[in-house]
Amino acid sequence: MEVKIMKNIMHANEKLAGENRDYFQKKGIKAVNIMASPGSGKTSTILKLIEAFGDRASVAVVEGDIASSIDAEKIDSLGKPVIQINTGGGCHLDANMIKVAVDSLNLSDGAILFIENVGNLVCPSSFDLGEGIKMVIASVPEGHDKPYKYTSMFELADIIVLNKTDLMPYIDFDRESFYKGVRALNEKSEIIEVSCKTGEGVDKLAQWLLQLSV
Ligand SMILES: Nc1nc2c(ncn2[C@@H]2O[C@H](COP(=O)(O)OP(=O)(O)OP(=O)(O)O)[C@@H](O)[C@H]2O)c(=O)[nH]1
Ligand SMILES: [Mg+2]
Repeated sequence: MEVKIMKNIMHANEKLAGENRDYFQKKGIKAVNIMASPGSGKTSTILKLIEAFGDRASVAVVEGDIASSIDAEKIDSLGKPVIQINTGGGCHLDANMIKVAVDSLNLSDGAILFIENVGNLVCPSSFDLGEGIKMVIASVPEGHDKPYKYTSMFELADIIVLNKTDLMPYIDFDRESFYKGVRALNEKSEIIEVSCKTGEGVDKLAQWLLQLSV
């Protein structure tokens, strides 16, 4: 019985994710599902990218959190359209939430839509939102062993951002081990190192996103 209910939920999500994907493709929208642990720098990365894009991209943001509008307020302060979703305890966004948010965002053709998923390195990887790009952010203080432990997240990523590289001198982070762990799961993903504090690597990440075709 339990299995049947789970299947129904997943089926409904897949159907809505497909509708979202069709919509994004038709309008040439780059929808980026950003998945990472709490505090790894998802919002900081979005803020830095908005700055780096300047007028080269039209950006809108969906913010997913269990509670609060803290992150949406940060995006709003840059004058970008933003919708905050509070899951009220749920550990991930789903395709229906994105559909409802997108309905009220009035996205322009060719826009970049950042979807900041709930901070969690497990649940979000199981729920397709209809996004075109899966971005996983790992950060130096979390440690180099994360790809070995949270495999599904790293397996599915189109791009992996290693953030907080400014903290490298203070943390025992084995870069070689991190890359080896990622490559054992995912040979194709782009890996870009950034520091949202110093801005290092942000232009490279912005360029990578701008040149993508959907
Ligand atoms: N030193 C350093 N701190 C950073 C960097 N990027 C983000 N931070 C800090 O890390 C903390 C968390 O950053 P956020 O961008 O809010 O992280 P998040 O992943 O959006 O967090 P949640 O939305 O709560 O899951 C903040 O205090 C940031 O200032 C970085 O590159 N270097
Ligand atoms: Mg955030």
